[in-house]
Amino acid sequence: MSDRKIFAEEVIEILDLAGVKYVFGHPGEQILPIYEALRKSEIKHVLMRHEQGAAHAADGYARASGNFGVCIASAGPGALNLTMGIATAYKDSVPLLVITGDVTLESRGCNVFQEIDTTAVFKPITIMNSFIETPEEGVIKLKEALEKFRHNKTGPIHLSIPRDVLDKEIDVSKIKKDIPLQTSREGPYGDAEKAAKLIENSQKPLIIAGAGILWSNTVDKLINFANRYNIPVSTTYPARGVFPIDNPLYLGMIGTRGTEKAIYAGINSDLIVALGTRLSERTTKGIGRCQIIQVNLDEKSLKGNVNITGDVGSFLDSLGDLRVSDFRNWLDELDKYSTVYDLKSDFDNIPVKPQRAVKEILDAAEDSVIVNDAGSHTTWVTLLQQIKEPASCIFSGGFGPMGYAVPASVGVALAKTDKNVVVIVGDGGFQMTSQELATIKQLNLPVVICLINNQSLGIIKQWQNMNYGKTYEVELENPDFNKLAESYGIDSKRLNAPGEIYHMVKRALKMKKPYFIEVMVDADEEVPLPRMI
Ligand SMILES: Cc1ncc(C[n+]2csc(CCOP(=O)(O)OP(=O)(O)O)c2C)c(N)n1
Ligand SMILES: [Mg+2]
Repeated sequence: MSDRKIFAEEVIEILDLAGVKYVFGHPGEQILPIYEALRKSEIKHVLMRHEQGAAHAADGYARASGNFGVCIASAGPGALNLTMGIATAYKDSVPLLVITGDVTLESRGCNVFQEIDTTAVFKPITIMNSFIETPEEGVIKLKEALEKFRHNKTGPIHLSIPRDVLDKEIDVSKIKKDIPLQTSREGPYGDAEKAAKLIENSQKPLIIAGAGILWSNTVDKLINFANRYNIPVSTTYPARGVFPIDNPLYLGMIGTRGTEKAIYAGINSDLIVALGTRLSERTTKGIGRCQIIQVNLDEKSLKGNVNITGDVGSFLDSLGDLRVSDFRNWLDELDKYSTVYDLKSDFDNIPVKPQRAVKEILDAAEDSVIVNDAGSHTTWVTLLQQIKEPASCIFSGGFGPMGYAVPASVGVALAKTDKNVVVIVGDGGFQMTSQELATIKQLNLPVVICLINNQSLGIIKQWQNMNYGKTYEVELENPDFNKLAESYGIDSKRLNAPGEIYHMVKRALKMKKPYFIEVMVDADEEVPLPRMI
């Protein structure tokens, strides 16, 4: 029997074999062969209302599931609408497969309708990016992409495929054997022996756990390592949840918004073991001058005294049995400090203070996955939430686009079918991607959207007040959000008073369907400023 088929069908078959269950996208002429192949496959296509939504949904799916997400779009405008979502995934190393259609090979370079060099546009926001000229090349690149997600530094990978190439026949028997397959993650490369010696000689070590722990599936290894040697653990902002908060070694988040305990440890430790973190400028705000061992799959992010290129699990395995000091005194010293923020939230004022609103939502949504947007509400969530499980608070850490949460919640809800999903979003950010209410309703996802309405771009208003003593263009004259939600067929409620928010969120979560809650909050409340270290 001939092994011939259309390339688009082969793409979908490869994705199917790789375990892909959902593809998030929006169609257009140049990607139609992929849609036709999807129609015949077991993979479910989720029709988002905007390509930005497709990229954020695939990103949310990846963050919540630990697997790569897939988004697809058509040529030109469709592809470029993905840009925000690709950049968001890029900044946080989220594995995202991006497939876009393109104008035919024949017409390439003739400035035909919708032609734009998407690979050039996406180059700085992808870890691999190819224009595919033949089906055979396409299969190899696709398989390379899947291998990369499993074994290398993760991030968005983009394939731009002309429509006529998608439609071409391919003889798959010719290429299957040519694909180089890796069997394990790369590395570790670097002086693991030296790293081991540093840990053995340290009196005050501190682990900083980054999101690489999530992507390399090494949460258990991290916990075992810390427990075995009694080394305290802080996490970066995106890695919150990777270490149990009831473990006595847990210090909380380090960096700009770090806890007192984590920052004290960061400044006073003699050795930092940075695992799966790029040590961003926000994280290093919480550390002093000491030796640093840094482990990361991304060589470019390494800046420690001992640098290891590789994944955290292989590094921890490579250390063997260590003879470390007794860290009891160090842990006692740290115990004077707190892992929670000193923040009052039980105000009874009307209008409700935003911190009270956020606290009620978080208390009611204790066992749900929270999906957070960007703004002052994000800060309240950061300061008030205790994240108990890995990937139970999903947000766009390194890029912070407004409008992330609502579309991302679509992917999160599909990845975490055993959980409720609660979105916390501001009135500004909500209006950037509110059209995805239609997707949420169409799929009847159990997503409770909590809109914190301060009738302004709150955080920007705060910065303007602080820097200029005046505000400008930050007040929002909003639509009736309840009517908007209801026009999508989503039940909704507007709340004004403290006390009722908790009960309403609880009730909405029991309904197991989309629900929209708008909380009117005090527009003048400001978030505490980050620690200046
Ligand atoms: C796409 C995008 N545009 C602009 C910004 C800059 N920005 C960050 S937060 C914010 C205001 C957010 O307002 P809102 O969603 O109402 O949240 P609030 O601060 O009021 O809680 C702005 C304009 C951004 N992060 N992303
Ligand atoms: Mg606002």
